[in-house]
Amino acid sequence: MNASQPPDLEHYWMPYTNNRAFKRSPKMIASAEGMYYTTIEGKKVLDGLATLWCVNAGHCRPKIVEAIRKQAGILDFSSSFSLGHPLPFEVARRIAGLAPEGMEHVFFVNSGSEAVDTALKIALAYHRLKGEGTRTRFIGRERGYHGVNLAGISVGGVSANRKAYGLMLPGVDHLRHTHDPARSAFSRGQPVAGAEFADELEERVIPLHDASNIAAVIVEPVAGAGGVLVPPQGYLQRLRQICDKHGILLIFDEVITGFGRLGQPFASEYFGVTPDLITFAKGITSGTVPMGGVIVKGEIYETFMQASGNGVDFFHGYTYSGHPLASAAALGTLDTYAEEGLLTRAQTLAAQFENGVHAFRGLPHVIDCRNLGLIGAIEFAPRAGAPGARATEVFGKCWERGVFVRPIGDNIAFCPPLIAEKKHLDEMFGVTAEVVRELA
Ligand code: PXG
Ligand code: PLP
Repeated sequence: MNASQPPDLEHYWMPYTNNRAFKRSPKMIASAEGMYYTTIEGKKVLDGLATLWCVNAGHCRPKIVEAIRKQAGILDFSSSFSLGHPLPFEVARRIAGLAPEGMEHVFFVNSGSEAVDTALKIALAYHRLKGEGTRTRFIGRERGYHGVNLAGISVGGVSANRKAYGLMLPGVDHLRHTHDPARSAFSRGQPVAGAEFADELEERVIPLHDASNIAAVIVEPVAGAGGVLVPPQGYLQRLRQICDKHGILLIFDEVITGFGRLGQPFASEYFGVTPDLITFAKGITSGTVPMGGVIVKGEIYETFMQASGNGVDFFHGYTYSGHPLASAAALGTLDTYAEEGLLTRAQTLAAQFENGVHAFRGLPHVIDCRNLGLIGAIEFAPRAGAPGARATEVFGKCWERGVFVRPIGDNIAFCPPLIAEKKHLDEMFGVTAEVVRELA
């Protein structure tokens, strides 16, 4: 490709994209640094979503770039199937050091979707090893997003991601989502009302299926791609209590909330609720090289070790699990997070961020503002006959004015890199508010 020639757009089938619209009017990025992209036309655009909720350290950070460059020339690839190389062991050690107490072992994969499949498989195999092989059902939640693999969309609760794909995984049930605008619109931080939404697990789901048939409950601590839904105060604690009482594993999908989004390494620590398994991806390499994983409690890992005799302990793994380039990127990223205090930086920005999100209250068509840590959303009343149109319009106009934010249905989501400074938040919210004021 010659930089002076427009590329041929025909052959790439883009994911989650209106391909025809994009190819008529492409938004094409050439480079990025810190908080900003540069488009192929040379325009700077502020990254208000850490790209896809993942570039937590900001773009093209020197330590991360150097770690990847260097590793590519030392060991390009070697697998983790009965061979090893030092890097993923070190990454796992570092992650265990950041994870909640007692969560000590890390299984690596290459994406959040694979992390979810892996966590669900660990849950099934664990119960079987414990002599509870009837525990095969999973409980997800409406509006949950757990990636796009067949297991993930089965426990997920975004209907657009599910409706074309038939039966998916059998035996899945869903809790209701926690969004409750009638009681909790414009909550600053966690809504006060709604802990009792967790009781549905004990009052409807367990009596229906019987606990002896349920392997795990999987939820995002803060739902992201389903529209940024902040859990009511006490809700996650109650889910934990009910799961404990009935021997059900609790999986927190921290693909977005992991690595500093709420001002702690993991949301589990922010909420003071320790699940049995944590899925992560995205922020582990700040988006630079695909990597994900599952963090498991010591007892779960030990169950596999003790039950397997002299054979393989877990019949699962991806060719690229623990890839050297991803591992090097992870170490560069964790170093950057540590040196710059990024995993707790959201604490210092949270109040300003909250004020920025809630400044939309009273602007045209805004019916809710939600926030926690450095994640937030505003919601519009749907335009008659055209749900989602207002957010799509806001996204398009913000892009034209140099700010990238993400439309989700009738919501606009904000999730800036953790290196954001006050001036970046002012720019992100300021440009978006200017666009919202013009909304019909
Ligand atoms: N779990 C959660 C909680 C996620 O947010 C995944 C799993 C899947 O990760 P991978 O790496 O397989 O994409 C995610 C990813 C959106 C959007 O539309 C959200 C995600 C990915 C792409 C788009 O907001 N979240
Ligand atoms: N399909 C075929 C034919 C394969 O040989 C493999 C891996 O060896 C896979 C799929 C799975 O690929 P991955 O391990 O990268 O997920």
